[in-house]
Amino acid sequence: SITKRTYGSRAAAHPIPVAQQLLACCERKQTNLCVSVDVTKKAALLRIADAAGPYICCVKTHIDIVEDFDQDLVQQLQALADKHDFLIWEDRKFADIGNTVRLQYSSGIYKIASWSHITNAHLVPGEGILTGLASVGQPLGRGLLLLAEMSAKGNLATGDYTRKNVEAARRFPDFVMGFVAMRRVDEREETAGGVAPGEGADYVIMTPGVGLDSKGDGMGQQYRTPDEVVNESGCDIIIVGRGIYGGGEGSADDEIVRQSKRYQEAGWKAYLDRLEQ
Ligand code: S5P
Repeated sequence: SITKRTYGSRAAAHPIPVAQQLLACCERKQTNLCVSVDVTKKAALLRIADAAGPYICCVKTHIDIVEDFDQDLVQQLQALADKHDFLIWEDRKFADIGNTVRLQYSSGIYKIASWSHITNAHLVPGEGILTGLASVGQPLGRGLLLLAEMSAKGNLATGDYTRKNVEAARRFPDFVMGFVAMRRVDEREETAGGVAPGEGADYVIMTPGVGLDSKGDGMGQQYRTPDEVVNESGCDIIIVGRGIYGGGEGSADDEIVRQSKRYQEAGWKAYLDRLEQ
């Protein structure tokens, strides 16, 4: 099964270039850590990405919370991605009809598709959202994650809705590279109706709600440890936000480095344990 394969072997066989890049980066840097940089100032975002850079495979942004956003932010973030060897994921959570998301992805102030290797979407509007996003992202070599499950208490992405996400992904094998999910939602028994097209495809499971010191945030977030996420649940990438940078404008650089190393080590150990078991 996929959980017994190394990131490197999966990278070599993956049909989606950006998934290849991500998995190869994990192998090269020995990290399955994605840092989620949810801060409202450009300087803080860049500072945290630079400090965490050596220890991560991916930086996840919420670009619409940055008060002093400008094109230079994107250029500097891309320069950091080159310097440290990581990918960029804009956590836009698209959720509209195909024609609208096509415009939201390509245009406006942010022009997300022009700089973000990865983005994500909800399947609520139906598969037209995938047609719309793929029309922009696929020619640029981008990849998409579907939010098959969520981390927050009481969320509605469960059961049949989760299964529908997996089935829809199988119909877009050149664009949907994986899922935001809490476990290996792509395992065969989870899909209804027998062997679907693309059965056996390799999906990258990227998982938020990861923290070593806290169980929640008082606003519904629920945290699990890297071992629970990667080793017990078979997810591939841990996403850590406040566990690394604190909150607000972020911790001092040395604390960010310390926490990044800590989560990198915990995530990598969980992966090695999973391979061995
Ligand atoms: O189900 C989800 C999906 C996502 S992408 N739950 C989440 O928490 N996220 C995102 O992960 C969320 O938007 C935030 O950017 C990050 C978690 O941040 P943390 O500070 O709680 O680690």
